[in-house]
Amino acid sequence: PNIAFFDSSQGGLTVWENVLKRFPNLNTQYLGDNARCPYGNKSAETIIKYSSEAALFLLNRNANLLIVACGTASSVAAKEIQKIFKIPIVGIVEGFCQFVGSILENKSRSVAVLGTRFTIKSGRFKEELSLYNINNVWERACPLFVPLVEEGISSGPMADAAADMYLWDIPEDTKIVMLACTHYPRLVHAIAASIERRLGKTIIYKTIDGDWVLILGRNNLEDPIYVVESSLPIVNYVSQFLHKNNSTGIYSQGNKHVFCTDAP
Ligand code: DGN
Repeated sequence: PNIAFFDSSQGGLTVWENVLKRFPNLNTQYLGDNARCPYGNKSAETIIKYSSEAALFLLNRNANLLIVACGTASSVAAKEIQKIFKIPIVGIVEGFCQFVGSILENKSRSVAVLGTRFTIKSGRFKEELSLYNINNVWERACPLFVPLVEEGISSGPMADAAADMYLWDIPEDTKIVMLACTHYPRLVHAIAASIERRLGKTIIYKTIDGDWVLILGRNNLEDPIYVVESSLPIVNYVSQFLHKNNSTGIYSQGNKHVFCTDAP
């Protein structure tokens, strides 16, 4: 099979890389619509239009599964474009919220959702989390994070200042922080450091290998905060897809194509 990914630009590479870590021989293609990045500040109509165009491009290149590797497009367009195209199309919202539902033991603890302006305004994550009885949701749009990542800035004073500006009032009872934009894993250390400065808690990051990795902490190992990204549920989805299609992905040639809509 050929598995296709798209994002407004390079953020979805965090998802693509993690899928390839698990299935290195898969045939994959990635489209970064960098000419029109960011999607996060645009209207629903525009995001749906751009997403349909991205999907059509990848379908014409023989994609069998389309992964919407973008929190913004997933919030508004994944379901819409599924109505138009015949191949399975999966966004990050549903699997990600289900995953958080499965690891949050105490449902009264708060879940922080960090995303683009559009994602947060859409309320999609809040709505989906409520299916798992998670109703204590703190949301924050962090529009400066995407341009920072696009500029290759993932640490240092600018990243720290941006993280502090957005996270200074993250609730004391936060248990899980969801990186609901696929660019944000690049900033995970700045995000974790900012939360640690405010709450003095140990911050643990769920990696794609399923391990929890301690990234920062003082002495409070008893009640750590978990930071999670959207790739893990997507990797599981791909695994199920391959299984259903009687393919392990092991015997493909591992062709990888990356496209963008403007200068790379
Ligand atoms: N990576 C995109 C997302 O997950 O929402 C960023 C959207 C944007 O273009 N700002």
